[in-house]
Amino acid sequence: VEASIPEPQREAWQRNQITGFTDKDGFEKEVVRHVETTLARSMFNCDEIAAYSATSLAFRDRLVTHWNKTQQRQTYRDTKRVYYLSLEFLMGRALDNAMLNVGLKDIAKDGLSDLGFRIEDVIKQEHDAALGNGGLGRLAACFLDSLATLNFPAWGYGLRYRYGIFKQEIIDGYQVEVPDYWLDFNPWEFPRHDVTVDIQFFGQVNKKTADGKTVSVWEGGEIVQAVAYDVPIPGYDTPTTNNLRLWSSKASGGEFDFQKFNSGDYESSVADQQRAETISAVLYPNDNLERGKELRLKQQYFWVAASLYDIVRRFKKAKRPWREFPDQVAIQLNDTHPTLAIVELQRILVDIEGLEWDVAWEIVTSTFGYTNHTVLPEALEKWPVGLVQHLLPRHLQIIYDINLYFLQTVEKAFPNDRDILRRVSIIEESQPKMVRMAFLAIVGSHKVNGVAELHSDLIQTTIFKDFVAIYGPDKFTNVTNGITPRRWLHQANPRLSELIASKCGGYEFLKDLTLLSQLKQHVDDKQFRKEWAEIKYANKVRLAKHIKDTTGVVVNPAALFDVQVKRIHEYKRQQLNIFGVIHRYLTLKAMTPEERKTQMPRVSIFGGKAAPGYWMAKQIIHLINSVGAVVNKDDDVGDLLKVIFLEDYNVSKAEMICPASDISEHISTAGTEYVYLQLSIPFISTSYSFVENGGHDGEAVTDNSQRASGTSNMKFVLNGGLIIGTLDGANIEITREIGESNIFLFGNLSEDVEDLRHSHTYGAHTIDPDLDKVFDEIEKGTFGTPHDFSAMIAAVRQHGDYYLVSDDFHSYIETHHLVDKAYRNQDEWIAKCIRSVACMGFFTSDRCINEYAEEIWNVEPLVVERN
Ligand code: HBZ
Repeated sequence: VEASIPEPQREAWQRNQITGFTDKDGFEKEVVRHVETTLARSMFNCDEIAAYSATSLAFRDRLVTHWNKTQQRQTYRDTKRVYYLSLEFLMGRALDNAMLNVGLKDIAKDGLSDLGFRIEDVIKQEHDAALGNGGLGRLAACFLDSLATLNFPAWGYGLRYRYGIFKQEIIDGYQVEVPDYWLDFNPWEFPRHDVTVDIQFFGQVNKKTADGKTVSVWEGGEIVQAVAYDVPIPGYDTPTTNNLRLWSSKASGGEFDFQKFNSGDYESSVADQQRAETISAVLYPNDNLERGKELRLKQQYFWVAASLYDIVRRFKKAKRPWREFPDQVAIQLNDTHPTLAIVELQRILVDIEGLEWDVAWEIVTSTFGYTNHTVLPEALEKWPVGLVQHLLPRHLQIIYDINLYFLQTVEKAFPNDRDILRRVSIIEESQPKMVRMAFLAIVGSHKVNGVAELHSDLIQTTIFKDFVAIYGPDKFTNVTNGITPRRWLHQANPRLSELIASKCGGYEFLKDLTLLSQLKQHVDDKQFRKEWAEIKYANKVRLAKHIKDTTGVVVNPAALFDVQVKRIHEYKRQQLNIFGVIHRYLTLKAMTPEERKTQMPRVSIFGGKAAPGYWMAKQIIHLINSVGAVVNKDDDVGDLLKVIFLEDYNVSKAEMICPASDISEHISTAGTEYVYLQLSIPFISTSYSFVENGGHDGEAVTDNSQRASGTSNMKFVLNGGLIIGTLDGANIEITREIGESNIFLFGNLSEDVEDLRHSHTYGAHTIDPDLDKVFDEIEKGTFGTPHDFSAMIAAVRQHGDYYLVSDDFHSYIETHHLVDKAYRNQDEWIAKCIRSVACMGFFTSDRCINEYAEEIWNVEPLVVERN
């Protein structure tokens, strides 16, 4: 049945168009209506959660109108769309963002106040949408914001995990993981029970001949249903509202298998249903580690197959010839997690649509782009051939065919080079054989990009070097990461945003971040500096209150706030930071009370989750908490040093923490990529040799260092904080933009790392004497049972100090002295902060999206008219 309303009746629809509130009275009416009808409550039982729900529904209604219009216009214009495939979208909270992007937060604030609520308290009721681990997932979220803001026709596709990243509790100084059940009430998603796709797994491939043509038919196995859930993505100061479609898994054929049920096999009918639902049940909590679990591969195929079915269905509606597919569709692969999409599209075109292989392959490769985020060996995806064969038999055949044709062209181009075939083969001839997903992604895409200049140079000269020789350099490019200034400045730090607006000609800078450069003219304005400093102080007071409320520790907001918040990883070197804190503590203890009076007060703030199976990372958390327990109650040091571990670091906490930082730490070992890469090309598993340095679940790990980009450094600088860092990832480009005098760089350079490691292993490895004293103190039991921390110490003293903690220790401590000294001159410090912010224009994710659009996707914005 045609679902469209016939022409004569459409007038009634147009007459009754929903326009949405535009003023305070209209907003209040909507809130009351939602409280009383949607929630079936009243003013006698309306708590903050109800107020949050009703406010969200009021704003959601507004978004939906724009969302529908955006989609209608995009369909009508039949323009090229971008599809961003990411297994992670770390969205955080939606309400505040929606209010600001729509431009009605002030109205909501006044309206809520009339109704008896403080808007800040209402906003805080929302549970973070935490469908991601760290940088990669948050990048996807920033990109969605920029895509909508810049009016690009774009959809995100992801998985609707029932459990996002776990909630972290700290109990007796240890991390404890608690499930993150976030879907209790989520006003921001729309279930589309009518948009479902059947996804096949297992089974076998049979050859069939019809009309003289032999085709492969994938038959048997099991079917799981994918159900779409849509989330509106509002752009800032534009009616464009894009869509994020998340897939949820369900047993096909209703709740459970009635045949089994009726024949008395109740248990197994329920078990089947649960098995199907398991696919989208939980986000894998490892960042930068692939463990090769079957369920993970199932997640990947389930999501990729549902998304492609959806994309192809949309394309087919316009009845264009297949060769126009890449003119209508650009698909970006966020890391290798969605690489099966390449194989799936080839399968659809060849097996189902009946295209010739070469014609199909041309369409496929013109459609996809691949973003690499890491050269970490344990994060580079490889799947055992046997597992792929079992789960996706037809896909394995296609992968082999892709590889065959690819290797044939390589052989032609390099006739005398036998070894290159082995090196670039999509199939690694190991025991067991593995499918190298990064290679498949390169072969199946027309562009490959890294996420920082250093990183992109590196992948082209090392891990993907052979592919540069094969395809030429034009296939490879760089798009340095960025962040959305709407969330990371305007939302997180409204007062600073307002102050900046007052100097930069209004809020235009939120859409063109290079306008921040106007701040340079005001650096010497005393009043401006004073207001700047007051805002920083107020943000620190807010964080100090949170610290008091959550840990009971009172910190002095006038102290220097030193922050390191990010996933806990040995390569990110939180251990270097806490060893430095212990050194500071010992130094203070050794001083006379008179000497102490000359010292700069500090609050060392840590936060971040450890992957549940990453034992060493958990030890680091435990040490930080143990040091805090001793230092924070030591009257000798008092306000001069406090050590805080903030529980459950996530997006909404980051919004509070970034604006409150004076200095933040981005201190991963510099450029060690080179060392690993020499060892590992082409993926020799024998390089997995640093077991003692802390495996995940006892598995071997090699070099954890990768420094693709880092994005939190950008958030801190944008909020008027300075950074201490190594010459690594985007730190390098930040230094280029803000100038060397505004950043505290330290540590060995990447070119020295290889020699240093070599000397640890084969020479006499002398530990920095100050670090030795720190270790001695830990071993004396000053911070609790020494045995708890023996592996961390052994990693440096006995096991080659892979992360160069000792080599960089002296320089790290010295640089912190420089930080203390610089902070004493508050006037100059503030000037440095202002100058830095003025130079941050480059790091907006809008710049990234424009680069992707031009260089990779070839798409144009589509402006939607306002009501
Ligand atoms: O992606 C990060 C990089 O480490 C960081 O340098 C970069 O700035 C950021 C955005 O490009 N990578 C991740 O966050 N990676 C993951 O979280 C991850 C998660 C699951 C995996 C592999 C990696 O299986």
